[in-house]
Amino acid sequence: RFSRVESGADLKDYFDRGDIASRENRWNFEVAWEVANKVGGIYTVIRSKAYVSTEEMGEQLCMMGPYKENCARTEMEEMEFPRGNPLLDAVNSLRSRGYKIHTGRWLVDGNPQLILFDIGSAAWKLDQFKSEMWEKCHIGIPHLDIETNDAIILGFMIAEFLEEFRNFAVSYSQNNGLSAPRIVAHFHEWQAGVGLIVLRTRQVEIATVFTTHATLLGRYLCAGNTDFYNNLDKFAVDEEAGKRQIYHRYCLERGATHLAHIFTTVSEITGYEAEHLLKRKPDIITPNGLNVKKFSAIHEFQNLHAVAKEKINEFVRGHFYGHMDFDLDKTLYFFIAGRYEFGNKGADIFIESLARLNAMLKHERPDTTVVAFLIFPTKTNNFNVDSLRGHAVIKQLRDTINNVQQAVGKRMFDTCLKGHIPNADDLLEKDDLVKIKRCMFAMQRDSMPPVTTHNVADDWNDPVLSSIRRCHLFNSVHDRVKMVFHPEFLTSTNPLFGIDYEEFVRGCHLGVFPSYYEPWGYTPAECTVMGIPSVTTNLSGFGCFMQEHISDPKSYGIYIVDRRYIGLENSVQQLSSFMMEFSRLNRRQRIIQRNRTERLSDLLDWRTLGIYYRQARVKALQAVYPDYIDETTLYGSRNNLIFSRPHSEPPSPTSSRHTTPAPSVHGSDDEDSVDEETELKELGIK
Ligand code: U2F
Ligand code: UDP
Ligand code: G6P
Repeated sequence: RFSRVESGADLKDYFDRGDIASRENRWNFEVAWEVANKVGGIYTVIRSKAYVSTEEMGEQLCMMGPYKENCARTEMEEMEFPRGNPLLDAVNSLRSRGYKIHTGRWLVDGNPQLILFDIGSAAWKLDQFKSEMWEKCHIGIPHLDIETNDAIILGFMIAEFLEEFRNFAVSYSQNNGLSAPRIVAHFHEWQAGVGLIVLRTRQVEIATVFTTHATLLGRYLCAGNTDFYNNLDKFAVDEEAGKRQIYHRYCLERGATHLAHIFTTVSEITGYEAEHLLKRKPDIITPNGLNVKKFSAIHEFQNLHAVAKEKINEFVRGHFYGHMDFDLDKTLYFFIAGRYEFGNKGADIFIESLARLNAMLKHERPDTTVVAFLIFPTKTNNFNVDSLRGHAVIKQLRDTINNVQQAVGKRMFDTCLKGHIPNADDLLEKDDLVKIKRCMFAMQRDSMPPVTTHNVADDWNDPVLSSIRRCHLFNSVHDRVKMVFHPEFLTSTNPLFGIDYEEFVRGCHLGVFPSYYEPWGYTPAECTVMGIPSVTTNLSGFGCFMQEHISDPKSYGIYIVDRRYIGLENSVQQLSSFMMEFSRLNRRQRIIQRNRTERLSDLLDWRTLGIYYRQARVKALQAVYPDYIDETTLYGSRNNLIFSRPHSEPPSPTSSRHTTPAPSVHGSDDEDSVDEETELKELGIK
């Protein structure tokens, strides 16, 4: 078995869905508020990781969280554990205390086992739980903080479950002549951290891991325009938490951090933050991965780009009706998307840099247009009428032209049948022209195309709209950068812009995520696995990770803006020059760059990154069961994955060699100017 592994067999061949774990009588519980409950980024972490986790742990793994009916109803297949399984005994024991518990499987890749706790069913014990928390830890939870009260209830339910499970597993093992069970429970974020605190203060013999995906104080401090990173070592943490009325939450977060056998963060940068704000350096960094699905043909994702781009083109035609004075074939789609934290996500410097890009393009490449999409959900009063009208008008034009086209075709056919060559002047009848003219008149508009698709509720104070106004990016005919603020997440059922977020990303050319506060940042990672280049920063977990593992990130379509060591003005300049550099690439160079970007997927795959989670579990197990030897270390470590400069030389119409796909010299889009051999090699054909 081991020799197979050493010779580089796949993880799947090695683990055989929980085979080793079951032989070792080793169990793993993963606990988070967002298990089968979509709230934010942690949901993506747990869900995308489920496949590799079950590959390793099989039925020895269980994910646990709150029962949230809305999500669970569509994502969970309810079923009971089989008899003779300590999981079932523990569940039944808790049910006999009056707790409602749902068990089954999560309907995602890997199908992990789920245990979801109905918080309401244990609410009557809240006071008892809170007084235990006070007696043991001196953490007092205010009556009105419902979110924390819920976290307390869930934490105690989970700790009681694990305590019971351990007891049953021990006797089950004794009765069946198995070695003693080794249990590790992995808790994510402060809400789940309560369970960890209870386990440890009740001294239950279970190994614990705690992972933070951000720190409470970090998020609050950054949102308040603080010079965060230069003052990290100076904040009076208790006072700052107190001022923001989150002292009790902070105590829970800090308590879980210190009580955990192993503490991890999702990136180095969050580790640094935790060291100062939570006062513990992480033992291991556990970077976030994705469940990468590779296409068998390399061209597949390129084709998807072209198809998705056509859908975006269609939207743009409607949005900019009457002002379609730019060539869609020479238009680039840039976008930013995520939670609406204006400064943290770097929307401020994005808009500022777009204004500069606008000036540069006008001067240097007046035939190129950039449409910048900003996708941030905020409060709106429905779509704006002008946007809806545009799409209706374009649809009418398309329908009319289609009808005329059919009529013209029929006339041509009839003329030919009669043995005559059709005369161009006879083909269009007056009536056709009237219909076309009517559509054309409907397309006239006095106003410029709107900068937003919806009526934003607090239009005047909205940070994106205010910045757009300040930078005068009003979508005028002369602007080379056009703005579209879409204040809602994208869905295929949206009547205005019916496209899924994933498809939208595929159709774009560049994702721009110049974040200031970003523990990891899934958005650029998602771009990467879809082969779409992106901009990130050296203050984002993802950006730092890529910098560490790729010797020349830019040549792979990962542009990293420095927001750490240079001033704001310089960061803005750097971002605008990156965007300008990208705008100079011709089509072939963009295709080649997308191929390179996509090649990085392996680096972000949980099959690669899952190893850090395994390491965290092993270390925690060894802290509680010192005799534990990890068989999987024989599998070898993949920590040192480094991407060197791309093999093939970058394509260039000149003999000059740049480190990034070279810009075309005079803005030429001449596709034939690219070295054919390099191109074929890049496309995987040679
Ligand atoms: C950290 O992210 P968080 O989970 O703390 O961020 P949240 O504010 O909780 O959630 C953002 C998510 O919410 C979703 C959206 C995001 O995944 O898909 N969402 C939505 O679906 N609909 C809405 O109307 C609004 C939001 C951290 F900050 C990140 O850097 C890390 O990448 C992440 C994972 O480690 O943890
Ligand atoms: N996202 C989405 N729909 C959209 C825009 C974004 O589902 O229209 C998702 C995107 O796929 C990503 C998440 O939002 O998974 C943002 O996560 P990220 O880690 O970048 O930041 P977070 O919001 O978690 O801090
Ligand atoms: C993909 C398709 C090509 C298309 C290109 C457009 O690569 O396979 O057929 O020409 O996309 O690329 P662009 O960067 O101009 O959107």
